[in-house]
Amino acid sequence: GRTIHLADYRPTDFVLERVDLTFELDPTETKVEARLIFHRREGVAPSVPLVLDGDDLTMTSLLFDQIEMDPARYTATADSLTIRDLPASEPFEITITTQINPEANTQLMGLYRSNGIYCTQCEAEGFRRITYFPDRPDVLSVYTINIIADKDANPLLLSNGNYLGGAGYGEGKHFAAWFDPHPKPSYLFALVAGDLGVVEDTFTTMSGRDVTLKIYVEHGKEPRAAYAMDALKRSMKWDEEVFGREYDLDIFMIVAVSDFNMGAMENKGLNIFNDKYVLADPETATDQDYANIEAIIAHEYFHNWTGNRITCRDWFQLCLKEGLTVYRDHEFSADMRSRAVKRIAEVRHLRSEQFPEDAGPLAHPVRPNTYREINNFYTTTVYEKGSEVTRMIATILGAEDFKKGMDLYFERHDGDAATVEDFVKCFEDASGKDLSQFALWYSQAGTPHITVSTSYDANAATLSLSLDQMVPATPGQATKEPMHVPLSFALLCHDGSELTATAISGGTVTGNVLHLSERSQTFVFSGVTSRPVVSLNRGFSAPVVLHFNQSNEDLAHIARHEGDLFSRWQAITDMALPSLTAAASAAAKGDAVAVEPSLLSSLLAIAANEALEPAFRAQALTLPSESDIARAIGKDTDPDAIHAGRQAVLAAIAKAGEAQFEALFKTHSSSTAFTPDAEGAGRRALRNAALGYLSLSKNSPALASEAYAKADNMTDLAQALTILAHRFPDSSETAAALANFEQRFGSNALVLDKWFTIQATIPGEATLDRIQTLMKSTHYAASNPNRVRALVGTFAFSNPTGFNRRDGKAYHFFASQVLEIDQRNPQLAARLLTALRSWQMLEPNRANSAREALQIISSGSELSNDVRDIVDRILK
Ligand code: HT7
Ligand code: ZN
Repeated sequence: GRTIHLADYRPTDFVLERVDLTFELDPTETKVEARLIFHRREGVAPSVPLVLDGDDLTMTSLLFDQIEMDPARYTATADSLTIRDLPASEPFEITITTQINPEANTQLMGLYRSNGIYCTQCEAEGFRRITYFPDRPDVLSVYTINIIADKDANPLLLSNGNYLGGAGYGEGKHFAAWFDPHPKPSYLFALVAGDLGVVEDTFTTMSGRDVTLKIYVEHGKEPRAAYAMDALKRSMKWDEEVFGREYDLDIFMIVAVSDFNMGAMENKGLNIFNDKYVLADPETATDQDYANIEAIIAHEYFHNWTGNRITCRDWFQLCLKEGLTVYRDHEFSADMRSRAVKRIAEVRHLRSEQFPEDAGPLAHPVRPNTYREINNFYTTTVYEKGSEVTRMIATILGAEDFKKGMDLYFERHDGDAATVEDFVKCFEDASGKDLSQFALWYSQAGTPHITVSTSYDANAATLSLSLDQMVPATPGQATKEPMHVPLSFALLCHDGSELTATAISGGTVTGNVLHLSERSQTFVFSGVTSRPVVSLNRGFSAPVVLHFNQSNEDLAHIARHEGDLFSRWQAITDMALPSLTAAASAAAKGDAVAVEPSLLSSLLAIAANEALEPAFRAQALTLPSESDIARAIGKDTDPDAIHAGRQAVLAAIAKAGEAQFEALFKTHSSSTAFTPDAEGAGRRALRNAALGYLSLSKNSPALASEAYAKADNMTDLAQALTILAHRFPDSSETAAALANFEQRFGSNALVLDKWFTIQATIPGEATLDRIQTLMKSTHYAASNPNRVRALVGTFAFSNPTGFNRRDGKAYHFFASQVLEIDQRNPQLAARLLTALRSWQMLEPNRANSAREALQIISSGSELSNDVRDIVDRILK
């Protein structure tokens, strides 16, 4: 694959006016007839040919204005169709017939079959696997779709837009026609055919239009789509209330399929979902599953405006729809649930996924400048950092101007294929603020590091806050410009109240936001009559790493008094990390592990504080992860030492808080009826956190085993099983619970994914053997992405001691898996492979083994473009 550059963008030579597609569906020989009406763009020379994209296509016929085309006028290969001698200005019609094999489509891009259901995935470049087409997001057109298929096997024939009608079609076949009046790019095209059950509802929009809502799932699973339907209606309402956005077709459909490369897809009017993000009931779904479903249903629905009505000019602008839509779904979930707890979860995720990406060989700007394989740029940087960049715009502008900017964006660019510049310009125009330096967030990769120091002058009653910023070098970007970093802050007095001080020099402060814009800046505040405690980056207003050596007393003060709950949690984390890194080095040397007493007391005080919501207290009790600790150590990391150290700290907390954990476990066990809302989830999270500590202090599987037996919902059941398997892997209780789980849920693949995941994340060397055994189980299917991710994916991404076992055997196993999966599904293989992105941080022995495994992959004989791109960048 060649490299594509942002700087090379130019519009197409031909304008596509209309698209008419007819599908004659067949499992192995589907016929696709595409009637395309084009005209040459003004100013394009008559000698310029029409070049259409294809991928692995077979053309069976080509007509020009309904007449068979002279073969001398075109060249068709599997990957492109070039047509010459076309009219200089008047419109013309091309009719292309291709034949494709949905059954053999294991890549899950284009038209494929999943469990007997025909479905499509066209983003980013899947449409060209269906027919030859100008397959790029800036080609917007109006589509009419005809679907012909066997009636018994496919009573359901769906596509985008509004249903036009249907009828019998002889020989046991029938057809349906759909029309989508909204011009759209090919990546938003969708088709579904098959036999599915449906849940139906309606939504009345703010202007009073009735919209039919349908969620299609496998027969018998309809009751499990109720929560998704509820989430959809809440999303529609929220987008009207918060962003003023109304839905624009008569029908909105969601189809759940079991083989899907990602979470879901926002095709116009016909979203297609990984069934994992649709199906839920208390018996089979955890609280996390419910939260994910709510967020993803919302995300895909919100794309209707941010992505579909306003799409991207080219794939470099991917964050324009993804970063913005993640921001919107984050805000939605924050409004539906606890804002603080949601923010903590977002920041944990950003730090554990995006920060490593930004600090390693795969680092790239939120808007990349080049790519070899666009599928590899659906990254946490584009999505989550992209969302944080949008959030910073909101912080800099304030709620009112941010809203004005969004409104202007919708008004100015509705129907456009837009760019990041267009987006930023709307906020500049709406607020009168200059965002040119801020825009570096889109073009400079790497997480900024900010070093902070304070000095207090009692005589002058001033506080000086000195900040230095440094953006690390990243691939292709050796030097960086200073960024505009909006840091929300508070000065906390002795009694915990907030001090209002005046910034007298050093830089811009608006409200409670300090605008760092130079490499080095000292802000001076006057009227500070006693030394305050500085709480910086409240609510995680900027996605940066702070280096701020605050004393444990100051951190404890923040943990006790901050009005911003996120910052209270952050203070606990900042207290815990030094203990955890020290514990890792003590463990490596075989020394005893000491835990800072102020950490213990702050943590236990928060856990006991009945005035705080349980979900927040559970977050406080969840220490930084092993990968968080590895990142804090930074280099030469030893996953075994980190694990041992962290376990020792957990044991110390468990011992110090035993009485309290017993009380918490009891109080929150009182059986109230299960509700999947945030409040119920919070109670379960706190109780299960307590159960984890109690199991540690008692060093016995008895409690977890009892909790497993009593559990009346999947959250409690899976938590109990996790404690058993992770802390007591060899106990008879664990074996019994695992067997029970398998037997109870043996026919539900999505639930068994939890069983795979829990076992794949058992710490220690022995897990590799377990994985290899589980892969032989009848429940495993190497062709299903959810199964692969649950077993191999979680092992590689979330089992530091198992995956990084000293002898390097897990890396070699992983390499062979990547190569095998690559044969079938390159996108899945490439994503798995990113689990090795931080290999250079490991101690030398493990790093060497990891490099060997990467070299084995690199020397694979038939590597896909997807895996080739990732392995080359990781090894560079
Ligand atoms: N916009 C969707 C991205 C997506 C995707 C991309 C590449 C290959 C397969 C895919 N499935 C879905 C999902 C979203 O962000 O909403
Ligand atoms: Zn998206």
